[in-house]
Amino acid sequence: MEKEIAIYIDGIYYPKSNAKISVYDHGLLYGDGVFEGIRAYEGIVFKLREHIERLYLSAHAIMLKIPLSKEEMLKAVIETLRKNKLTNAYIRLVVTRGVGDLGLDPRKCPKASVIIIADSINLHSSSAKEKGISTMISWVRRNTVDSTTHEIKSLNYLNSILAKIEATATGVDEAISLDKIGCVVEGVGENLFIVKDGKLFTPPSSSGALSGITAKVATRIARSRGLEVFETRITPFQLFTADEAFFTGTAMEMVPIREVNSRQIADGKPGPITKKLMAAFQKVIVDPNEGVPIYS
Ligand code: PXG
Repeated sequence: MEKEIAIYIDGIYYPKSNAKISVYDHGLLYGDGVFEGIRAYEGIVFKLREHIERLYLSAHAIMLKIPLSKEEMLKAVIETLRKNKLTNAYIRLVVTRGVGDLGLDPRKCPKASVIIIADSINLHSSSAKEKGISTMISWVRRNTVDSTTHEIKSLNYLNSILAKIEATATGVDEAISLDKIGCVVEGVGENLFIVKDGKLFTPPSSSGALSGITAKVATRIARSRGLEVFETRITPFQLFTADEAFFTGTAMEMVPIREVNSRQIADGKPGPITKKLMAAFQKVIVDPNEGVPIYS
């Protein structure tokens, strides 16, 4: 029998089948918590410090005290990967408000819970990267910055899940959300870029998008190649008529968008700039200087 993965919950490792939290945990009852999705490539945890930094910023925004220092959190992530003997992995870091009562009041939750899941990843077929994916703009608006904004990587993802359900029901690969004024913001768990006349554009986090770590890397790669990158609102028209479009995210990495609401993007094939950035990205993710080694 295959050995079960060991999951970290508040400093103790449990086999997957026995890794459980209380039904009184406010993460479950109210989506009250924060998370990160992180990847390790060839023994290097890509941008681990940046993910931990963002986790603490999300926690700060919801006034959640994480019971570990950032350095302790980093060590716990590395230890969990070692315990599971992983070199390539997907890591889910979750901090919930912890156990409380059946009321909303977070003061009833004396201690936050830290969960670290490090699992192997099934690399999806490369056809999405080679051919691009189909998308649709969803009726589900991105939550605004004065509500449960995706700037905070909280456990409140119903907004993204509803958009994903719609994409699936419609028969396309992914959904794109709009902000309140009708400009495109991002995918359900991916940032969005378009290319027009050799320049890159991506919506700002002030439109309710997560400040993506992959997006930052993609921006850096583009700028290092002399391409200009602008953070600006993008209208549906600008997306429909872009020369190229792509998503960035930890899970998806970089994926070309070939279609939006049945409208082909340019000739419907991944564009030259997207392909160049994707190739450069594949080199960056295995660069030891871009992350934290698991075994050293
Ligand atoms: N936007 C949102 C709303 C996200 O949740 C991204 C963009 C991309 O950010 P990074 O930092 O990963 O480049 C995310 C990130 C998954 C999964 O499929 C990934 C995310 C969220 C939920 C699920 O594992 N992430």
